[in-house]
Amino acid sequence: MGSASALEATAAISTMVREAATTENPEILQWVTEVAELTKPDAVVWCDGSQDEWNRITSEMVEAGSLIALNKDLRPGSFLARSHPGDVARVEDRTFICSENEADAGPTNNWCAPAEMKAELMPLFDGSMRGRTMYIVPFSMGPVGGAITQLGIEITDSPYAVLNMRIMTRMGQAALDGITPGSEWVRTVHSVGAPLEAGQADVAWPCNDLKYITHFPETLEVWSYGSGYGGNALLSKKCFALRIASVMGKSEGWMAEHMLLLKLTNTETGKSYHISAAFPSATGKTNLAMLQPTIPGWKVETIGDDIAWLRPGPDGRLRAINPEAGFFGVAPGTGESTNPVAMDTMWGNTIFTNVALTDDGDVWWEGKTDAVPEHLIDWLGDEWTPESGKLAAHPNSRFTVPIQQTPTLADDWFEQDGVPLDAILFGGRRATNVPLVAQSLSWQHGVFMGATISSERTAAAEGTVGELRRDPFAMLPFCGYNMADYWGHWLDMGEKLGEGAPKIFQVNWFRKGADGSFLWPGFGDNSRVLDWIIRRVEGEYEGRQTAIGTLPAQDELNLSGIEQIEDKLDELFAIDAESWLAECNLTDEFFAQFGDKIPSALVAELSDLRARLSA
Ligand code: OXD
Ligand code: MN
Repeated sequence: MGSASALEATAAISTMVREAATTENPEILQWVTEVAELTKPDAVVWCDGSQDEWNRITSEMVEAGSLIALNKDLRPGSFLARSHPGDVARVEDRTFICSENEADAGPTNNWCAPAEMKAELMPLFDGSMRGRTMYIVPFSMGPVGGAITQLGIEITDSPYAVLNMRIMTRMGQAALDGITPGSEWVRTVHSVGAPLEAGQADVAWPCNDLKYITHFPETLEVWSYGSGYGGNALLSKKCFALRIASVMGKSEGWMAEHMLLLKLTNTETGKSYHISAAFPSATGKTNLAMLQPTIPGWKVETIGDDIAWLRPGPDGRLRAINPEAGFFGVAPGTGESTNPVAMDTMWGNTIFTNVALTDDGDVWWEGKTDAVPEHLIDWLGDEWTPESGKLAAHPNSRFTVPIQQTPTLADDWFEQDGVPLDAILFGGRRATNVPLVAQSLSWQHGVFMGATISSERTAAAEGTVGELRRDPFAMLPFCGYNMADYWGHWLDMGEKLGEGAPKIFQVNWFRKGADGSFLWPGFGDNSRVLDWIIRRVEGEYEGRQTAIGTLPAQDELNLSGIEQIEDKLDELFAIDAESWLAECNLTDEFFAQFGDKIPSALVAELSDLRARLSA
């Protein structure tokens, strides 16, 4: 193209952006224009989040063959998407924190200098939306106008991302109107990296083998290229609400955490409590958030299943919101027997990705029902029978569903300024050492518990079986800055909160006995642990002090009705000083990678723990 016509084309793109714009904010107009001039889309849509818009985009995608409409009687308003088989999960090795200083990303993140990364990315984004529609998706994380809420915009060339963003966030005009000139907001750009030349036919799931998920914490930007899947493409979630928000929180005095949020009500006294809990990915956060107690006297209501933002309120207590508006849950293992609330939630208006299609136009995945269908179309679009010897649904297949469909949704999800937190739980998936529940001896000791969350490796493919995989605060892939500075921020927050700080507990549903079987039934019976936790918060129970924290004293844990649990209790709560001391040595090694950044308070906690274990 000659330079005169290139200029004309740029002017035409700019006109296309501005003519359709639904805002007059010059900062937004300038940024969107710049991105459009760079990516060169064929069309521009400013999203309003309306039902009409949803209907139009879903119809277009069904027409184009990139969504399958499910049976309206069985699963109204719902669709199935099948991704490219090479684009099925977050790509951690292609995820970068681009802070000016490498030390600010820390040893647990991939780092690249911002200018260098931009120089690498801009040629890729140049023309990356050619032949496609560019959608401008304004969204609010939290109720618009709330004390903990933040706003952002995602520019994307993926209509699938737009639909998911409408479920996962409060998306639309109110969010756009909330972004006023000079205010703080997060700019995110997403392209599947598959421009279409004139006349070229599209594929059902465009993407690129080359992928980049990049974060610029100093300028509050995310640039994501090459993937259409989950956290790579729905930039409000892991990219903004955890990686970028963790950095915002550090400088502004709040916290962005990989935590579920639930409300627990004592049905006898009517008093309610709020608990947040951090667990590594795929360890049942959604199940705990939707728990159905097996003991009387408690009601659990859901506020969030993945992310919580925590900020001190005017009363000095830590207040929490779930910044999201939907669930992007892992389908396999979610079923009538394990999580009936989730099954009810996805009655309709749900996008399923990479699950199997039944002959009557509904969906199925491993663990959905005990009975296995005789025939399916699997996640790859191939014929499937139980004899096929392969999975019908991809192990990371998902459901995206509005949180407001949850039968156990707490009113608190709507709370403009969040709810006061009573307790914070940290949990790993530990076959050994870690007891069912332990309360930290102090906030500082609780931060140590969070910093040392780990799980034993389970499959040989992931490394040596039994080796500890550390996932501090369940934030390993999600902390947008140096992990050791993040621990320092937690310590500072505890000091600021003082007496108003929530109590901290470590839990482990996954301990195994000598025979290799799980010692604790889990699921609804985890309500028994929540019961003990709240009674500790209320000072009703004494507990018993041990080297690793406060455990339930004899008879404090309500075990009535669990069969044959008495003979397992010793193993479930055993603290073997020798293996704990061996674990302390591993913690030394783990801490060592952070050099002098490691807060002295955590080094002190480790040496105090050793002293208590050796006493
Ligand atoms: C998620 C994750 O998808 O943690 O929530 O990976
Ligand atoms: Mn998660």
